[in-house]
Amino acid sequence: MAQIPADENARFDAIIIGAGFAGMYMLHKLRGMGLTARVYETADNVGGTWYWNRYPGARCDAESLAYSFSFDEELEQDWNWTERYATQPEILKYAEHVADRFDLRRDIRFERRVDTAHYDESNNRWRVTTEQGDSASAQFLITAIGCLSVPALPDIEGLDDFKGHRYQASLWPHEGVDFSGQRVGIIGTGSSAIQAIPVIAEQADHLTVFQRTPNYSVPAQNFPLDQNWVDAFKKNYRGHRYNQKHGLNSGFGDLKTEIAETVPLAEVGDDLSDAEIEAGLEERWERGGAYFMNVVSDSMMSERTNARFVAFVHKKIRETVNDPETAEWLCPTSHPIGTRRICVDIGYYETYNRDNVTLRNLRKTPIERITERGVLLSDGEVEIDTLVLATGFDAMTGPFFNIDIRGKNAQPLKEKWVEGPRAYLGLMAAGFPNMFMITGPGSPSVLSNMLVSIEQHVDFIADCLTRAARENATKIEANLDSENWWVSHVNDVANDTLYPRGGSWYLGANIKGKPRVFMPYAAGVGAYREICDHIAAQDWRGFEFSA
Ligand code: N01
Repeated sequence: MAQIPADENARFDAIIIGAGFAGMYMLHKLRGMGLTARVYETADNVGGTWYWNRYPGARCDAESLAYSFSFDEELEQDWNWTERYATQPEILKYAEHVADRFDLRRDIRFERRVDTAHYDESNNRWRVTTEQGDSASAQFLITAIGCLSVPALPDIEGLDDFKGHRYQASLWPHEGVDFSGQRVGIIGTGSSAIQAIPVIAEQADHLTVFQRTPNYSVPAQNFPLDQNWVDAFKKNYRGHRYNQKHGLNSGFGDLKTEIAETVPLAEVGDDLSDAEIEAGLEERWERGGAYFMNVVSDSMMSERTNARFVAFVHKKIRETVNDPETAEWLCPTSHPIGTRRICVDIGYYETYNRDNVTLRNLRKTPIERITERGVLLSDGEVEIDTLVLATGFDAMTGPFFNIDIRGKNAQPLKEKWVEGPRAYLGLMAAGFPNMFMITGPGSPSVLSNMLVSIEQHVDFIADCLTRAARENATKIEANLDSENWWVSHVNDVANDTLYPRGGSWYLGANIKGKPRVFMPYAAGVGAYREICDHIAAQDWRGFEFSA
């Protein structure tokens, strides 16, 4: 492919950073409004998270008919998902289809990493440069950079000494990896590892899982989709979409049952007897998927209710895993269930019954260092040929800090956010006029079905730009008081839940030195949408428009 020359002093109405689902829909939307836009994307293709995360077993934990765009009814009807939970290759194909169908590629510059984005007060424009030499300006800057796009390497001595093959889940080689005949070690037991472990175990000679903190996982109960069921579902797609967007279920829907919203058994778990709650949990376990947590509405609020969920999952683990010591090690005890992203698996716990899989408990025998031959634990060395790191991300703020973003008075965003992210509605930071963040910190984002949240933000931004154009306003800025109100509201909501007790990446707890601030908005996509709609209806309260 011929190298496209770098942009030199190119001017656009908007520059969008990132060509994942957020960047693609934003571009499509802006074009529809008659605006010019340039998208810069680091990868050589669209897809964002689904471009990079190609590790074995990678799939979405939201159901395929819900994890898809709703903005175009023909697209919705034409595209056929094959499984309840789509695989990474299928989702990437879908992203490519969207790019081609809406002719998006002509405005996307691939293999361009944005390194600076500076607001110029003298002309009210953003100047953006890339590492590859582009320099362009736009009235609006829109970040579509994802929440989990900066991989975190573990802080383990000797990582580079290892002489075997080393792979990172979120930067997986495109040609795939053949584990046949290999002794494989994997560090990490988050969502990525829990999806990868059963698949690697099937291929490898031996797999050793190095686990520091066990996670709760529920079965996906995945299956191929039945065309008659899909046809019936698609007949009422609008109704299902409405429920995803407005319901309590974080936009995931509950597609298998055709009730697009999970109806809790009771408002409060305490109202249920042990037998009733057990029956509800059993039913959700069999149904599969992350809405397991929604059997009752207070699973993330009440310690007692949450503890009953924990006991249920512990029982399931002990029933599934044959070796009692391995089963105990797999039972999470350090955090309430759901306070770290619950994992959705295909045969995860069953994998530990295989003869070729060993679980090492790093709480008992910590990693001392990586050696040339493998992993040195406090009780000896585990020799391996291949090391897989599934050690997570510098979530939510990491992608912003990878770019030198400066607002008014050349203030770096990194400086404004030194004690944690601050943004009005998770969309716009005071002091950074005309810059919008799709699924930024302070919005439901990672606690929701991302496609639902992306569409809501893109539509909101588009409406805000329309409002500005109608009044001939060229500058939109979040009001500082409104931002402060929103940030404290986000904290208050989180503090009413058990989330802050998870010690998770939601809080920045997985990154040394990162401030502990609960970053996503925990009240759900329905409540958040209502607030946004209300603010827009009040002539965009908290947003200042000027010429
Ligand atoms: O990362 P994680 P992930 N020594 O941060 C361990 C989304 N996602 O990539 O907990 C030993 O969850 C760490 O241990 P500990 C989803 O939102 C979605 O798996 O720090 N271990 C932990 O076990 C998810 O939540 C899908 O003690 C070390 C693991 O590495 C998010 O991405 C699929 C270590 C990191 O787990 C992140 O998931 C996959 C060390 N030094 C991911 N450092 C879908 O299905 C870290 N660890 C859509």
